Amino acid sequence: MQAEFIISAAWPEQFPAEGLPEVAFLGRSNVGKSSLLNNLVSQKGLAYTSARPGCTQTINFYKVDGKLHFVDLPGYGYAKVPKGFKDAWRVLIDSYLSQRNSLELCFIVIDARRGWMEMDLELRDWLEFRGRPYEVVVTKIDKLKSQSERHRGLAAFREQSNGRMPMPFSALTGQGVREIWQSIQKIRDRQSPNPQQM
Ligand SMILES: Nc1nc2c(ncn2[C@@H]2O[C@H](COP(=O)(O)OP(=O)(O)OP(=O)(O)O)[C@@H](O)[C@H]2O)c(=O)[nH]1
Ligand SMILES: [Mg+2]
Repeated sequence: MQAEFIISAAWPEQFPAEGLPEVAFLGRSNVGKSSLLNNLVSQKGLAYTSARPGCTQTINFYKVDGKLHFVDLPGYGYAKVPKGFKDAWRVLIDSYLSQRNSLELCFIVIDARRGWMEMDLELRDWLEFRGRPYEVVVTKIDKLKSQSERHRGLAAFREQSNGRMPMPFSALTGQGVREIWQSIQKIRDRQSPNPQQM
């Protein structure tokens, strides 16, 4: 697996040329979007991560195996961001999600301990309305210590996932990487007449 940084876009004009199928990571600030991306490509320091919310502030594009783009977005719901900034982010994210033809799959990333929050549900409804394919990743699953806690948590997530099976993930243990790659692989298979060659 070979992943490389392409560009950090603060404006839509900086988005790279359309072409390769794109997978976007969306969710609340500090939920673990960048950590998920790094884990999927086994490159810890590729996307910046931080214990401080609001770490990713631009839309960052990465090329994976020369075959697809991973797109790391700024998180929403970070209260300390000044309002003017928030509006700019919203415009940037909205323009990406509404106009990007290459966008093939979105991951809504949710914190296992918090459940669906209002802005997650808004995002889900928005993606549904626009007909954007999405999957749900429940991250920081390692924070739920007992098996029964994990089961209960995932069942609750499922209710709001509109028929999807939420995928548990942990950046600490690597749990869930295979299942998440399988959902990405479906796109790659669609792109290639001969998936064996990918
Ligand atoms: N225990 C645990 N911690 C995690 C996990 N994933 C991420 N973290 C931690 O959560 C914090 C935030 O991770 P990031 O990947 O930077 O989160 P983000 O969603 O990209 O945040 P923004 O860019 O601010 O929107 C960091 O301290 C990570 O180490 C996980 O699966 N388990
Ligand atoms: Mg981030």
